[in-house]
Amino acid sequence: MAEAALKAPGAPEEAQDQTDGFNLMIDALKLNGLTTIYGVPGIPITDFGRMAQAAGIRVLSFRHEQNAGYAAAIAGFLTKKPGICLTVSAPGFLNGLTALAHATTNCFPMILISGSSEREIVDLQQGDYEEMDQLAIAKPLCKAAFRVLHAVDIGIGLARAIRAAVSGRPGGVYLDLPAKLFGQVMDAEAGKKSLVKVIDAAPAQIPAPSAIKRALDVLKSAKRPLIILGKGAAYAQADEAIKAFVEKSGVPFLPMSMAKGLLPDTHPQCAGAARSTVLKDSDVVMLIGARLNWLLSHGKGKAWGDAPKKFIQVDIEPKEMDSNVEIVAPVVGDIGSCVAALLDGMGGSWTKGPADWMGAVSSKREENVAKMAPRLMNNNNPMDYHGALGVLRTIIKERPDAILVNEGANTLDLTRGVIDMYKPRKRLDVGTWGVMGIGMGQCIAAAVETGKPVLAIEGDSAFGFSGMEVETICRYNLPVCIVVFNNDGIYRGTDVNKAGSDPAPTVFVKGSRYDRMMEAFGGVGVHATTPDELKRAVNAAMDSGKPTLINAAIDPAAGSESGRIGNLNPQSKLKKK
Ligand code: ADP
Ligand code: TPW
Ligand code: MG
Repeated sequence: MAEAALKAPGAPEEAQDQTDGFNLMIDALKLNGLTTIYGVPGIPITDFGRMAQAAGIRVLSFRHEQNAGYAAAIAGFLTKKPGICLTVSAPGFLNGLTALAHATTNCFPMILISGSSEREIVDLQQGDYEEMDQLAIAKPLCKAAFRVLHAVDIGIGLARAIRAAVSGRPGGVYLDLPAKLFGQVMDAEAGKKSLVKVIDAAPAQIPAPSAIKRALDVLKSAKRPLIILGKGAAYAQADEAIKAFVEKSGVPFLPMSMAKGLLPDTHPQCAGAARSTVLKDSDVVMLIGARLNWLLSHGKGKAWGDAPKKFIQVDIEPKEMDSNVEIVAPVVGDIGSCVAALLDGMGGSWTKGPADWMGAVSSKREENVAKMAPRLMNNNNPMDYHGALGVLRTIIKERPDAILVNEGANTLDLTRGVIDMYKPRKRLDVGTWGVMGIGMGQCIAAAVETGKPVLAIEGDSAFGFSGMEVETICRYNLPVCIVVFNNDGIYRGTDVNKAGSDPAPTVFVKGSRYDRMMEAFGGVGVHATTPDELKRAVNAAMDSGKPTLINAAIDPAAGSESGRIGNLNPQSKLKKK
């Protein structure tokens, strides 16, 4: 498609039979089906963005690279193709780097492409414009990092980046493109030949039959089995096979945050509302695309109870096995292949997991659901989290195709617990690091990649990390409804500084009106003080598809320090001693 693209600035007029770095990069992306770029323009990539747009690539221009990076990372999770983030050198690159590290940590495929300064000057440290040895800095924070110095290597460079991002355990890849590369000219025919279409970028990894047999033997021996589904299982897009396996097994399943909806949270086998019971009382635990990291208390300690446990783990990354506790049945392979092999191995006569155990889990779950129900129906003014979430929960139930983006502390933990998800990959959140700031980037990518409406439930602090992107949402007119749970601060809005006149570190301006930020850019802003008002405003936004921000006033005293993870504060450990 080099012919269709704009000519590089300064390219000679007669260059019909010539191509250049700009066009080769665009052609290489398109050849590999990478047709969306999230980024921020500037030297040396301004023209690249323009030319990519002219060549039919969707270029989404953000207000800060970190948000573009979070968009690219979640695009990777949603599509199984590397999300592309494009930035300028040094400061732009560094702004994008947090998101690249986040993608790697969460096993999302992403490629951060940054322009860089003159190699010779950078290497001699002579002080170039935005000078920085970006490749060296990126390396420890991503899965792989490459630099392309010659136009003829653009094709192979991008091919390497794509493979590194999506094969095996997915992750972030850095691709360094020095300014000079874009203007390099070469013969168009030779350029075309130099491009590489990556074939089978994430090859199936078939598990060994002996590993499948071992895993099924352990599962069969269980009295109180449990399946834990993680976001790797959601990523794998093996939804039907996973559902069939879980149902055939008759084993209760616990979805990790971003695996909610892989099977509906209302499924009779879902143990989401009986989490502490199943962790404590289970005797065999099968992990599918979930790591035994801090989010699962490393597979040991109080949360897991005293009874001995056997772990089965299904994961594409062999080194994940035994990372925290002994894995008695490791199953290494891609989840699609592994779950298909497990199903196959179960044959026609598999006896479902013990019914008394499933029954005990169900009654615990019903008990917990019943306990929560009245709290979700309150119409208090000022609202508390439960009153507000009660109405949002119904809205998601009525609109199961909508994508839910969620960040904050109390806002995160309570939303995760209260709002049932019904379909795979509909819940996007802070991920493995619990990072604040993913919100608006995820909203934008979710709307762009899926075409579905997006509902974001944001703590007021969390929202502030990426809030300026409401302009981006308005500019591209995306169907995004943001609800800011405004409790005047981080965790609570009630802290007082007793030592002076400065406000306490965790509180914000009281009674802020985040809705007016959306109005500033032509979107709809609503101030909601009751669950009824909130419900009306969200339904209107979801019906109209207009960019909307609802400032939901939450009682500043309603939240608790750090939400559900207050125990991780060093202070709380001191107090216990
Ligand atoms: P959660 O936070 O939901 O518990 P994690 O991010 O900790 O999930 O774990 C996801 C796991 O899934 C990682 O160990 C990763 O290697 C694995 N994974 C990702 N994609 C696949 C896949 N296609 N097949 C198998 N395992 C995968
Ligand atoms: C990049 C630390 C965890 S949660 C949070 C912060 C600052 C905000 C909580 O307040 P919010 O929610 O959003 O108003 P609520 O309902 O409890 O009041 N910097 C980064 N990531 C993290 N996790 C932090 C700081 C943090
Ligand atoms: Mg708050």
